[in-house]
Amino acid sequence: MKFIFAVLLVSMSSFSFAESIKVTVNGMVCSMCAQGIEKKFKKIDAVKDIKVDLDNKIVILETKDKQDIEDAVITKMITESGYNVSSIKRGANE
Ligand SMILES: [Cu+2]
Repeated sequence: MKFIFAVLLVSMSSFSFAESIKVTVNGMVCSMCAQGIEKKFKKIDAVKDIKVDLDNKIVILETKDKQDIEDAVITKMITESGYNVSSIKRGANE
């Protein structure tokens, strides 16, 4: 019984490797901006999902298990698209 519990704990903890990255972006004003950014990031292998919150000017990137995107890469991609990154916040997915 103890053994089963330990196995459960280990398998559960492995889920938390996926990460949620909140990027605050200046300059996004309409859905075309959002679509452009979505397209660009979906090409990255480590990206599992992307959501753009236009009202709050936030791009939420979800990475695949055990994969990460460096801040520098995110900043470069946003800047290349013609926008500015004002902050990048990271947190594990629940
Ligand atoms: Cu736009």
